[in-house]
Amino acid sequence: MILYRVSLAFLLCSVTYFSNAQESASKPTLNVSGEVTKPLALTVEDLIKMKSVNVNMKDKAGKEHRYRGVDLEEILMMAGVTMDKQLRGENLSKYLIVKCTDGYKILFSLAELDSSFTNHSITLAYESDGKPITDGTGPFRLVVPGEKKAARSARQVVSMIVKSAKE
Ligand SMILES: Nc1nc2c(c(=O)[nH]1)N[C@H]1C(S)=C(S)[C@@H](COP(=O)(O)O)O[C@H]1N2
Ligand SMILES: [Mo]
Repeated sequence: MILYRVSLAFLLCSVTYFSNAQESASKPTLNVSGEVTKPLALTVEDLIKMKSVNVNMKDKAGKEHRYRGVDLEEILMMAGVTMDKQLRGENLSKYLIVKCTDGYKILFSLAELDSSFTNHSITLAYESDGKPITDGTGPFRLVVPGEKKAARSARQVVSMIVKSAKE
Protein backbone atom coordinates (compact mmCIF):
# COMPACT_ATOMS: atom_id res chain seq x y z
CA MET A 1 0.00 0.00 0.00
CA ILE A 2 2.77 2.40 1.02
CA LEU A 3 4.74 1.49 -2.04
CA TYR A 4 1.67 2.14 -4.15
CA ARG A 5 1.22 5.62 -2.58
CA VAL A 6 4.86 6.52 -3.02
CA SER A 7 4.85 5.55 -6.66
CA LEU A 8 1.59 7.42 -7.24
CA ALA A 9 3.11 10.55 -5.67
CA PHE A 10 6.21 10.13 -7.81
CA LEU A 11 4.10 9.76 -10.91
CA LEU A 12 2.11 12.91 -10.11
CA CYS A 13 5.29 14.89 -9.42
CA SER A 14 6.86 13.86 -12.71
CA VAL A 15 3.71 14.71 -14.67
CA THR A 16 3.64 18.21 -13.08
CA TYR A 17 7.37 18.66 -13.63
CA PHE A 18 7.25 17.67 -17.29
CA SER A 19 4.18 19.72 -18.09
CA ASN A 20 5.81 22.80 -16.50
CA ALA A 21 9.03 22.17 -18.37
CA GLN A 22 7.07 21.80 -21.58
CA GLU A 23 5.18 25.02 -20.94
CA SER A 24 8.32 27.10 -20.39
CA ALA A 25 10.09 25.43 -23.31
CA SER A 26 7.25 26.35 -25.65
CA LYS A 27 7.41 30.07 -24.78
CA PRO A 28 9.87 31.89 -27.00
CA THR A 29 12.01 34.51 -25.29
CA LEU A 30 13.93 37.52 -26.45
CA ASN A 31 17.25 37.85 -24.66
CA VAL A 32 18.89 41.18 -23.91
CA SER A 33 22.54 40.82 -22.90
CA GLY A 34 26.04 42.21 -23.23
CA GLU A 35 26.88 45.56 -21.63
CA VAL A 36 23.78 45.64 -19.46
CA THR A 37 23.45 45.63 -15.68
CA LYS A 38 20.35 43.40 -15.80
CA PRO A 39 20.19 40.79 -18.58
CA LEU A 40 16.63 40.05 -19.67
CA ALA A 41 14.77 37.07 -21.10
CA LEU A 42 11.44 38.52 -22.19
CA THR A 43 8.35 36.61 -23.26
CA VAL A 44 5.39 38.09 -25.13
CA GLU A 45 3.49 37.98 -21.80
CA ASP A 46 6.20 40.16 -20.18
CA LEU A 47 5.89 42.74 -22.99
CA ILE A 48 2.08 42.79 -22.81
CA LYS A 49 2.39 43.93 -19.17
CA MET A 50 4.48 46.97 -20.20
CA LYS A 51 3.25 50.31 -21.55
CA SER A 52 2.23 49.70 -25.16
CA VAL A 53 2.63 51.78 -28.30
CA ASN A 54 0.90 51.48 -31.69
CA VAL A 55 2.62 52.15 -35.00
CA ASN A 56 1.77 51.64 -38.65
CA MET A 57 4.18 50.29 -41.22
CA LYS A 58 3.79 49.24 -44.84
CA ASP A 59 5.01 45.81 -45.89
CA LYS A 60 6.99 45.14 -49.06
CA ALA A 61 3.77 44.88 -51.07
CA GLY A 62 2.73 48.36 -49.89
CA LYS A 63 0.01 47.13 -47.55
CA GLU A 64 -0.23 48.96 -44.25
CA HIS A 65 -0.18 47.03 -40.97
CA ARG A 66 -0.83 48.18 -37.42
CA TYR A 67 1.75 46.97 -34.94
CA ARG A 68 1.50 46.99 -31.18
CA GLY A 69 4.56 46.71 -28.99
CA VAL A 70 6.88 48.34 -26.51
CA ASP A 71 9.29 51.21 -27.05
CA LEU A 72 12.74 49.68 -27.50
CA GLU A 73 14.25 52.46 -25.36
CA GLU A 74 12.15 51.30 -22.39
CA ILE A 75 13.50 47.79 -22.72
CA LEU A 76 17.07 49.06 -22.81
CA MET A 77 16.41 51.20 -19.72
CA MET A 78 15.00 48.13 -17.97
CA ALA A 79 18.17 46.19 -18.82
CA GLY A 80 20.29 49.01 -17.37
CA VAL A 81 21.91 50.14 -20.62
CA THR A 82 23.76 53.48 -20.48
CA MET A 83 20.97 55.63 -21.93
CA ASP A 84 19.78 59.19 -21.33
CA LYS A 85 22.18 61.14 -19.05
CA GLN A 86 24.69 58.28 -19.10
CA LEU A 87 24.83 58.33 -22.89
CA ARG A 88 27.86 60.55 -23.34
CA GLY A 89 31.65 60.26 -23.68
CA GLU A 90 32.84 56.69 -24.25
CA ASN A 91 29.28 55.35 -24.00
CA LEU A 92 28.55 57.02 -27.35
CA SER A 93 30.58 54.34 -29.08
CA LYS A 94 28.26 51.59 -27.84
CA TYR A 95 25.84 49.83 -30.17
CA LEU A 96 23.02 47.32 -30.12
CA ILE A 97 23.21 44.29 -32.36
CA VAL A 98 19.89 42.61 -33.10
CA LYS A 99 19.93 38.93 -34.11
CA CYS A 100 17.11 37.00 -35.78
CA THR A 101 16.21 33.31 -36.09
CA ASP A 102 17.07 33.25 -39.81
CA GLY A 103 20.57 34.60 -39.16
CA TYR A 104 19.67 38.15 -40.18
CA LYS A 105 21.55 40.78 -38.11
CA ILE A 106 21.29 44.54 -37.94
CA LEU A 107 22.65 47.18 -35.59
CA PHE A 108 21.94 50.61 -34.15
CA SER A 109 24.23 52.96 -32.28
CA LEU A 110 22.74 53.61 -28.82
CA ALA A 111 22.23 57.28 -29.75
CA GLU A 112 19.82 56.17 -32.51
CA LEU A 113 17.65 54.61 -29.81
CA ASP A 114 17.73 57.40 -27.25
CA SER A 115 14.92 59.97 -27.13
CA SER A 116 17.30 62.69 -26.00
CA PHE A 117 19.00 62.30 -29.44
CA THR A 118 16.16 61.37 -31.80
CA ASN A 119 12.40 61.65 -32.26
CA HIS A 120 12.22 58.33 -34.13
CA SER A 121 11.29 55.83 -31.47
CA ILE A 122 11.68 52.21 -32.46
CA THR A 123 9.05 49.68 -31.43
CA LEU A 124 9.60 46.10 -30.41
CA ALA A 125 6.31 44.69 -31.72
CA TYR A 126 4.52 41.54 -30.54
CA GLU A 127 1.18 42.08 -32.33
CA SER A 128 0.28 42.85 -35.95
CA ASP A 129 -3.25 43.84 -37.00
CA GLY A 130 -4.57 42.78 -33.59
CA LYS A 131 -3.02 39.31 -33.66
CA PRO A 132 0.19 37.80 -32.30
CA ILE A 133 2.94 37.88 -34.93
CA THR A 134 3.30 34.32 -36.15
CA ASP A 135 3.68 33.16 -39.78
CA GLY A 136 7.48 32.99 -39.55
CA THR A 137 7.97 36.69 -38.83
CA GLY A 138 7.47 36.73 -35.05
CA PRO A 139 6.85 36.50 -32.27
CA PHE A 140 8.97 39.67 -31.96
CA ARG A 141 9.81 42.20 -34.66
CA LEU A 142 11.18 45.71 -34.79
CA VAL A 143 9.32 48.56 -36.45
CA VAL A 144 11.77 51.30 -37.39
CA PRO A 145 10.18 54.56 -38.56
CA GLY A 146 11.72 57.35 -40.62
CA GLU A 147 13.93 55.23 -42.89
CA LYS A 148 13.67 54.91 -46.66
CA LYS A 149 14.05 51.11 -46.47
CA ALA A 150 12.47 48.63 -44.06
CA ALA A 151 15.69 46.63 -43.87
CA ARG A 152 16.28 47.35 -40.17
CA SER A 153 12.72 46.41 -39.22
CA ALA A 154 14.04 43.02 -38.17
CA ARG A 155 11.59 40.11 -38.00
CA GLN A 156 11.90 37.03 -35.76
CA VAL A 157 14.16 38.82 -33.28
CA VAL A 158 15.74 36.41 -30.80
CA SER A 159 18.45 38.42 -29.10
CA MET A 160 19.77 41.92 -28.65
CA ILE A 161 23.32 42.46 -27.44
CA VAL A 162 24.88 45.73 -26.32
CA LYS A 163 28.55 46.03 -27.28
CA SER A 164 31.21 48.67 -27.34
CA ALA A 165 33.19 49.63 -30.47
CA LYS A 166 36.77 49.28 -29.26
CA GLU A 167 38.68 50.82 -32.17
N1 LIG B 1 14.77 38.41 -39.83
C1 LIG B 1 14.69 39.15 -40.92
N2 LIG B 1 14.15 40.38 -40.84
C2 LIG B 1 14.03 41.16 -41.94
C3 LIG B 1 14.53 40.72 -43.19
C4 LIG B 1 15.12 39.41 -43.24
O1 LIG B 1 15.57 38.94 -44.28
N3 LIG B 1 15.16 38.66 -42.09
N4 LIG B 1 14.44 41.53 -44.29
C5 LIG B 1 14.30 42.98 -44.04
C6 LIG B 1 13.92 43.70 -45.24
S1 LIG B 1 15.14 43.90 -46.38
C7 LIG B 1 12.69 44.27 -45.41
S2 LIG B 1 12.32 45.23 -46.74
C8 LIG B 1 11.60 44.07 -44.40
C9 LIG B 1 10.32 43.57 -45.03
O2 LIG B 1 9.32 43.62 -44.07
P1 LIG B 1 7.86 43.00 -44.37
O3 LIG B 1 7.97 41.53 -44.20
O4 LIG B 1 6.95 43.59 -43.33
O5 LIG B 1 7.45 43.40 -45.75
O6 LIG B 1 11.99 43.13 -43.39
C10 LIG B 1 13.30 43.28 -42.92
N5 LIG B 1 13.47 42.38 -41.82
MO1 LIG C 1 14.21 45.10 -48.06
